Amino acid sequence: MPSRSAKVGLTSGLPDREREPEGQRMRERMRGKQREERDAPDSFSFKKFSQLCGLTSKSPKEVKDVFQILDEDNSGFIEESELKFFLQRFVPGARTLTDAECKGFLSAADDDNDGKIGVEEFLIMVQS
Ligand SMILES: [Ca+2]
Ligand SMILES: [Ca+2]
Repeated sequence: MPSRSAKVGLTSGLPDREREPEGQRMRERMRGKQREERDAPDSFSFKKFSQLCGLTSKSPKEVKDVFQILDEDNSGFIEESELKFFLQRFVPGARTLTDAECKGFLSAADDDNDGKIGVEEFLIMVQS
């Protein structure tokens, strides 16, 4: 990073800190959150992933097409075993998700707690 822009950032940040301690605390919290995410580049975030591959801007029909690709056995649901290979459906040769990531993914999407992700749940997850 060029040292000039770093200096500008520092001096413009100082008066702010004196005038709005509350705002500064909030900014520090936000920075802390970003740091956490940077420190764990391998942990899977569906939100980030769907933004990255443009899922969030797809139409419901296109999202359903993606769902059908993920639902390899055509059961109408994405089961935990299919979630494991989620990344590989998008990126050939990608890693599999860990058990913890699958469970986290599942519990985030599974609104009716039947242990699998239906197409409606998938849609809600993508669009949330
Ligand atoms: Ca399935
Ligand atoms: Ca479900």
